[in-house]
Amino acid sequence: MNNYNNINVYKKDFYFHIEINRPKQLNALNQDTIKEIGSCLNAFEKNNKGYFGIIISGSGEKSFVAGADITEFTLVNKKNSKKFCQKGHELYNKIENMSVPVIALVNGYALGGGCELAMACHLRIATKNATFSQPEVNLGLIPGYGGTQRLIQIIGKTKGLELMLSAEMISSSIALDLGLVNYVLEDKKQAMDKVLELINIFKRKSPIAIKNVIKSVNSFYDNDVNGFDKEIELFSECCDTNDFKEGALAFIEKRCPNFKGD
Ligand code: CO8
Repeated sequence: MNNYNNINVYKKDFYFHIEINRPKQLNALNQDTIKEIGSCLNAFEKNNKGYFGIIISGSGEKSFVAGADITEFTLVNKKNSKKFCQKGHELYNKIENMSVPVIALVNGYALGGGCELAMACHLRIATKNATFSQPEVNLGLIPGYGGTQRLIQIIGKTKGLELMLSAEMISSSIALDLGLVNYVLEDKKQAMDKVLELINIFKRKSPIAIKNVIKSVNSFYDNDVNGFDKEIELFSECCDTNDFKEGALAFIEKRCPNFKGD
């Protein structure tokens, strides 16, 4: 299944895999790639039954995503720059609000918009050779795909500001210490095994509960919503599902639950 020029999409038994495929540009994100990832995710949400996770990775061994495609910066001016930013924001918000966990498999460079893409995902599994940076100040810019917000949400203001102000590139082991990534594995194959192990765990849970955990956690970062109220609303929504009945019954009958997502 692949009608795209810049990404490979693999529809597997129980998960989706989107591989950004611009190896000559170290998988830098041009506008077409941003559009393609967005339409692929829209298609997924229309027909997501039986899928329990989405993987986003970059092709090759050298890079996850080396940022926005800098060659397109010649097109950017004061007038259209907000649109460029908004397109990235729309995509990254969509990722953050997907109904199944989205996992970034990060090997090699995760720079600028690449680091921001990884941060929009729910989990980040890195390889030993992964490096992370928000280098925008080197280009006379600030992070423009949500980095000023998500980096401090994830690792806190102290270190987040240091990284954005210095443009320092950090290793995967430092990223792990800072809580920027969930795990660091030796290489891409082992990282993929870890990603699949996690999706296999999610597969055994109630899809509605998984979706509502994501929604409730995201509401913490929504200024217009009281997260505690949201939790009550989503908890109550879960109580109205067959999955909830099945979960309680399975516990009482001392067996594994068979969730159907309804
Ligand atoms: N965009 C376009 N092409 C790139 C990018 C990029 N971000 N990164 C690397 N490439 C290309 C190089 O130009 C080169 O192409 P060619 O072979 O045709 O010369 C090829 O990839 C290989 O790169 P290098 O030869 O430079 O490889 P090195 O191993 O020597 O260096 C680095 C790798 C360190 C990754 C280096 O390429 C680099 O510093 N790249 C730029 C990284 C960067 O600054 N990224 C942040 C961009 S800003 C951003 O992402 C902001 C997001 C919000 C934007 C809002 C929209 C307007």
